Amino acid sequence: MWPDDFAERYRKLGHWTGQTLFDLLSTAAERFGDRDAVIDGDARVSYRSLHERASRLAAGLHDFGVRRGDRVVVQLPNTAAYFDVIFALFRLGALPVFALPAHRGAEIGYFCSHTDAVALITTDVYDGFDHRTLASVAGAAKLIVAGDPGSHTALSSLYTSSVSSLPPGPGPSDLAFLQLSGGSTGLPKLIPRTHDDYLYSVRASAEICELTPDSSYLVVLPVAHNFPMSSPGVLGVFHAGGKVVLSTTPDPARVFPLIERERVTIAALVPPLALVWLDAAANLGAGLPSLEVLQVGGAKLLDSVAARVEPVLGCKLQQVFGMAEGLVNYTRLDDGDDIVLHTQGRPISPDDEVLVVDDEDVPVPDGTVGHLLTRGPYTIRGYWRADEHNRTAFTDDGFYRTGDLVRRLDGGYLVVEGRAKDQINRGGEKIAAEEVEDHLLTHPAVHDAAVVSVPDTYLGERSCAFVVVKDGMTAPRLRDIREHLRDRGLATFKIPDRLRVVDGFPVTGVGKTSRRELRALLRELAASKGTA
Ligand code: J2J
Repeated sequence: MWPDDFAERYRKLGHWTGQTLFDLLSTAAERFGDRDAVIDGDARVSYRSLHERASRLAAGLHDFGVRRGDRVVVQLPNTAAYFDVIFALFRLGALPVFALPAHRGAEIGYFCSHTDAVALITTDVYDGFDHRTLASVAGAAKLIVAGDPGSHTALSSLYTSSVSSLPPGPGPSDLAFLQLSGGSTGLPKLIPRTHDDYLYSVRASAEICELTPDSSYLVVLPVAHNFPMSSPGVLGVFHAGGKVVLSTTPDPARVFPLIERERVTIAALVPPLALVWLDAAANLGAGLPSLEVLQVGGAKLLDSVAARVEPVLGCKLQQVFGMAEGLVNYTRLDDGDDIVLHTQGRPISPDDEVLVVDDEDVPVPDGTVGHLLTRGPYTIRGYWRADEHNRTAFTDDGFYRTGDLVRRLDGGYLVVEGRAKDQINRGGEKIAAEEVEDHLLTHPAVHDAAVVSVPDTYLGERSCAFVVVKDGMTAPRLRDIREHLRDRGLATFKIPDRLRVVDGFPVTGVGKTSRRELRALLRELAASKGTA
């Protein structure tokens, strides 16, 4: 949490306004009543209706036993029910823990136990996976299912017929939810965001992205991810009174007609999807006439791809460099090509403090690559219940060590140059090396393991597992390793794309496995064989 003097300053500056995320919806329902808030297939939900549904669900969840301060793991695909659920929880002051649809037993089980969740709200079958089977890892958390509930509680049964009296909701400085960190350690870290701090980033983002009631925002990324949630995301759209158009697929064959039908004006993508859209539009020989802004973020966008956006799609490009821990940078809509094509933007707020430092935490001159540290009105001061990790992830004076290597240019624009954290950024999906290594070590033939990134033309990076085999054991094949990790319930995107069996690992000066040297080894192998 922020020290009192900082909190007071952020209030005085008008950044923290004393509203909650449920207030955002209440205000929008008053102002925009019957206008469309959410489009999900053929279903259209108005602001008034969304407010009413969320209120009835809040009452039902309260009757079910969910209380202010309780944690509820939410794992839902891009469907309208997601909004009923999160606003109901915001109304109660219960904290959603935002899981992704791709998470499996290993992650969901951990989220439930680590947060002592009272409930897990998930779907029935999605993308070929029966989410009701997660009941076996949910521990004390009761399963609530959007769709066919099987032997569990149906979400649809929890909407009361009228809104009974509900207890008072949370305060603006209370925690609103727990978001997931991309992470670099063995167990995922949870990010505690307050109503006040998050709403500031949402309102300011809506303004930067020039959202209006005529904005039509397409969600193809998982809606619970921080980018489509708040940069400016669905919450920014609700603040502005626009409409949110949901899609469960990013496939151009399905999405381009949807963009046309709903006159979509703004969409958010990760770089690999931007590439897919560009190729599809180029093949069709047609842009997307209603689209005004394409936001791309989550991983580094190649300059060559950035340069194709406006000519091929006929819209502006906006680069977004953000993190669920807080700090978000945008190129502005009136920036010139030199900025938009070659930088990852500048911070939202004049009160975002950005430091670019060397390995000894000494600031480097502008234009020089260094570690990005940041502190500000919407950047957390610590992970949730992770005191030990917080001692290294934050400086003594509260700056978050992002693990990103950047160069700062005139005007505060940042260029992302690399990463100092043990993470793989697989097309925007973050993989913590140590988390996967810990799972690899449970394989009977694996003595030691290290996971690193390998360059990939489509995803930017893929993951490669180096393993040392136990004496006398047969070396596992990639297929065995993948099956082992899948059986352990690890999300598919974290399962290594490649495997290298080695005799031992290069070590750093302090005796730690040198992932940097392993990456160099892969580059050498790729150069000598023409492939990694
Ligand atoms: C290079 N690396 C980037 C970019 C994020 C908006 C947009 C993205 C996220 C996000 C987000 C990058 N170029 N344009 O939360 O609100 C890498 C950095 C960063 C990490 C954060 C938002 N945009 N990254 O991606 O919490 O390494 O948030 O520290 O998932 O993604 O990941 P995450």
